[in-house]
Order: sequence, then C-alpha cells, then structure tokens
Amino acid sequence: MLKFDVITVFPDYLKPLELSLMGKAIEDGLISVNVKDLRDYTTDKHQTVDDSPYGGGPGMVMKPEPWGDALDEFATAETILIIPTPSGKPFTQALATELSKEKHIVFACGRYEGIDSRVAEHYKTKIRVEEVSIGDYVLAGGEVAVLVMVEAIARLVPGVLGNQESFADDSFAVGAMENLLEGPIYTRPPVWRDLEVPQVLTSGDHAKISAWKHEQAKLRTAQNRPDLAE
Ligand code: JFB
Repeated sequence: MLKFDVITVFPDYLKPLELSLMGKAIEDGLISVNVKDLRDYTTDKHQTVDDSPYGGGPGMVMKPEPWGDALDEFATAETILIIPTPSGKPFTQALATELSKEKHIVFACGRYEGIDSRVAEHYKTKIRVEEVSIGDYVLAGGEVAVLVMVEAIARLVPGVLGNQESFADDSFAVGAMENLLEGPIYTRPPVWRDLEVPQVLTSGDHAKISAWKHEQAKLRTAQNRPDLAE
C-alpha cells in the first residue's frame, strides 16, 4: 500500500484521482490518496497563506508557518516530501519507478510564486525532500504537477495495471525498447478511410513484426526526439 498525502489550497483540483485507473487502485487498496486543505493550518481570521516577497519582485509567496504545521502532522521518518516547482529536478520515468517503491509520499502544492524556501530547507534536515519539475513550461501551481506524478507513480505499483495494460514496453520504461519512443499502433478495421494497416502486422511473421516495430520506433525517435537518438 503506497500512501499519498497532498497538501493544497485547492483540494478539488485533485478530484480526478478518484476516477478510472486511480479510483480503481484506491478501491482495491493498492494506494491511498488523502487531500488536505492548507488553510486548515492557518490561525488568523482570513486564513492567510501568502505574503509579499522579501527583496521585492512580482507576486506573492506562501508563508512558511501553515506549511510547517501541516507537514509536522503528515511527515514521519518514512516519508518522502515532494515539492513541485519549475526550478526542481526533472520528474522522469526513472524517478517515477523509484517513487513507486516508497511507502509514503507527501506532496506540497504551492501557488502564487511558490513556497518560502525555508520550508524545503527545514524539512531537508529532518526527512528526505525532493524539489521536482514535470517539464519546461510554467504552471500556475503544483496541483496539476501532482496529478501527473501520482498517475505516473501509481500505475507502476504492482496490481494497478491489469495484465491487459502492462508497462514493460512503454516508451522510457527503463531497459525496454532501449529508450526509444513507441511506434505507430493499429486495430480493426483493416481499412479505414482508404488507409490500410501495414501488411507486416497481419502477416503472422513475428520476427518480421518485431524488426518492423523496432525500425518504426527508431524513425519516430529520430523525428520527434533527436535528443534521445544515438
Ligand atoms: C509547480 C508553480 C510559479 C514560480 C512558480 C507553485 N513544470 C512546472 N511548471 N510549473 C510548475 C511545475 C512543476 N512541477 C509549478 C509549483 C508551483 C509552478 N507555481 C507558479 C510560476 C512561476 N514561477 C507555484
């Protein structure tokens, strides 16, 4: 059982995790997802979570005190704290695989310009903390990054995917397909709007099919991700 705790000022943003594959994994007791409102840890009448940045600059910064009170409640020695931020280390399939072996992951979702840096600094002296980015574009907060990461991590937990939809061949599944993107895929009907399924796939020659898939994967990788191609 992998436990996820998510702390956010927008708990409803995480609702999609109750659907489909993630909802089934929760029902089956393979993962749990607990979402907590950061404002429950404020002490003032207006439930303030932000303030202006020291040193000037645009926007607002999340105050450290509500984060400290929330994280003190959720973090144990076994916890890994993940803080999504555009300045974090890349979230990759390799990191998802490592995180899928954890017992307890707490996500701290910032908003505005982010969370006072002393929160990460403090918890790094107590528990494992990773500041992580899901890609080189700018979101408005950490919630969507957490949706992405929970789905990528949870589908690697044994039992979450059925035998139907196993992950051994995924693009980026370490070892599989030698870091190539997946090639084109087809199902019935054999002709659709004058487009035929490549004949090799209906030939029944499995050695030839494997060779063709590998060739297609290399072509697509060269085309879409020249940085991955040797
Ligand atoms: C994550 C966030 C913001 C700083 C902050 C909290 N790949 C990614 N892009 N953007 C985020 C991310 C991840 N992971 C991200 C958390 C927060 C963005 N913001 C907004 C905008 C600009 N600079 C606040």
